[in-house]
Amino acid sequence: MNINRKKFNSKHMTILVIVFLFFIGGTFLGNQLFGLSLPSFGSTQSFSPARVTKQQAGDQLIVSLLDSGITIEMVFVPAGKFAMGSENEGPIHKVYLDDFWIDRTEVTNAQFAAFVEATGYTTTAEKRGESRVDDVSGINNADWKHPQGADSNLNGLDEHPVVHVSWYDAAAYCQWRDARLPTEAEWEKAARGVDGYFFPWGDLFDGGLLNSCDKNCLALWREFAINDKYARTAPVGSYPGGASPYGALDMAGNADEWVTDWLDYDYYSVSPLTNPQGPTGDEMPRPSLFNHRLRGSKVVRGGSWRVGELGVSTTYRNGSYPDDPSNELGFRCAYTPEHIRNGSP
Ligand SMILES: [Ca+2]
Ligand SMILES: [Ca+2]
Repeated sequence: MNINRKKFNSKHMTILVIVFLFFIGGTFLGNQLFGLSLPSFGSTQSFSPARVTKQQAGDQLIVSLLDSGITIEMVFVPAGKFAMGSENEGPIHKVYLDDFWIDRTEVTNAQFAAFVEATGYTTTAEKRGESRVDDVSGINNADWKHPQGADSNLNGLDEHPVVHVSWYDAAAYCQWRDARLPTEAEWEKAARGVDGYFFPWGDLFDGGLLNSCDKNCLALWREFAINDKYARTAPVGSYPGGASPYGALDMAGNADEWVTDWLDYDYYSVSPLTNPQGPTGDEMPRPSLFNHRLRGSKVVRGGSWRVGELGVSTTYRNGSYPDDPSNELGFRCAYTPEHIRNGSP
């Protein structure tokens, strides 16, 4: 006699049906509200693992955000080794990375607004009621919708990079797209390619190819010989001549960019040489003479509109506390093809 079968009566069946319907309904609602399914891809690219294996460096992927009319361009970075680091950020070491895609530009205000509209997400700065503006902390009501504080707004800024996003806000947006923040190694490879470029376009600085602290910038160290036309952020993709070898834009300047990794200035000497993910363990970088001040920081890359030549190189490493947003700091997302995620060749 099977006791379990005896106990499995019509009441249990009713509960099972309810659970099943709840699961189906929840999945449907989840997809509708949060876009948790795979991103839907535009008509210019069909997407399948087989298709991805044929991608070439710099190929473009169009991602449509569900029901928002917003599209996102991603560029392809093929698997292989590249030299990471520089004389200042060392040791220089060869790193192998799998195939990945990365957003062509920083995430824009319009793209972030689609995420907030779909999910009702509230950013760290909004919860706190203040953020950092032009490196002054505690500016009341500064947040992504009010980049200079309470009296400012997003008029004319739809295509500018979203700023005042914490690392957590950035990670949540990317997750909504079934994407993620790039690792520090992915960011650097996407920015400099395999020829060790010191800037996305080559080895020599050119103030006409990026939005940095030019003559319009309000900081004391502004560079009067450069006119990039913007005092703070510029619309993403404003400097096509500054593209990286894979076609990624604004990898130097405009918004500084969050990446996945915790900051540890000693990490390059111990990091794995294949798909490094940043320091692990207690999620705190090991203290050293140089990184003590930034203990507990996430790496930020590329420099912002508020820094000059030295801060916008493809190798320069800086950090910020993950819950410390500012009007300099934005991000872009990365995406790993599904067959790679599943561990297939
Ligand atoms: Ca500028
Ligand atoms: Ca940037």
